[in-house]
Amino acid sequence: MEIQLWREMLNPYGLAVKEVTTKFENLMKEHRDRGVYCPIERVEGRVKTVSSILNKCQKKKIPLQDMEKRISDLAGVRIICQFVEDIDKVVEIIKDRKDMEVRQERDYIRNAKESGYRSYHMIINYTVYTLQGPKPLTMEVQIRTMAMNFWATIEHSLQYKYRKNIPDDIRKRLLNAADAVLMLDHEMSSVRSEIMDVQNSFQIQANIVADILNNIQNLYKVANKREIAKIQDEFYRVYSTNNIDRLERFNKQLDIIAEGYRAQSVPMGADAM
Ligand code: 0O2
Repeated sequence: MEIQLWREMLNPYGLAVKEVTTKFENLMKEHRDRGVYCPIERVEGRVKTVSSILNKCQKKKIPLQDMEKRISDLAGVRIICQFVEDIDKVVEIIKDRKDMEVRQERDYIRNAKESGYRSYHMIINYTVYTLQGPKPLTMEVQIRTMAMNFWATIEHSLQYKYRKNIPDDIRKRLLNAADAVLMLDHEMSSVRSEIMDVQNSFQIQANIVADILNNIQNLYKVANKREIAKIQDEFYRVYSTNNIDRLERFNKQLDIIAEGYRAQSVPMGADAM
């Protein structure tokens, strides 16, 4: 196949990776904005490289003209979670979506591969829109914890280095490391609720502080300097108490002050309109 044709063929897959990655990133942002825990820690995406496609076609005896039909991970998105429990939540989120149709699921978490590999795989149908119109395609979504991802990344590099023939002693070490990853995920799960509480309150505090700064910035336009200076001093004082409730109360007071200025600036007779 000509290089130009490869590019054309892979373009919609690149678009799919961008779109799906953006959708999950937006989901993360929505969670952050609301100050609620997000089961997704990070999203990555890639289009399979031409050499990796050629390798797979060779290995599985797939004629090049059939690759789009028979290789389901030309487009791939990887979702990294903090905790094993988050993986099931992400699976549910994907199943509930109307823009992604689940075609196949492989649970390499409950049924780890012989290599020690653990991850949850979903093949989804997804449609992108190009100049040529709608293009339905398949993509692979891999969902795993940060610890599973660490292991898989190292093992993948070793597979590449040894051209898939990893020496026995290294293979054994990798299996030991896979056991350690399993234990690490298990241990982390046991402190999950405490970690989540801390992260949530940290996010809530960050959102309130951002709101307060926004309010103070707006007051700069209408209030006098002495009042602004007093408000700022009060903000630093409340912030140093490290108390979210007090920060929230202070923010509400700022809302009332801002509302007062807004009322003053309404032109006479405006309420008659
Ligand atoms: P790359 O370089 O990541 O693209 P199938 O035809 O569906 O039965 P396939 O496509 O191998 O066979 O499906 P499977 O087993 O679900 O694996 C798909 C992808 O999962 C692989 O893509 C890897 O990314 C990852 N994976 C599967 N097994 C392992 C493993 O033992 N170690 C690591 N590190 N990753 C694994 P590719 O095409 O192999 O490679």
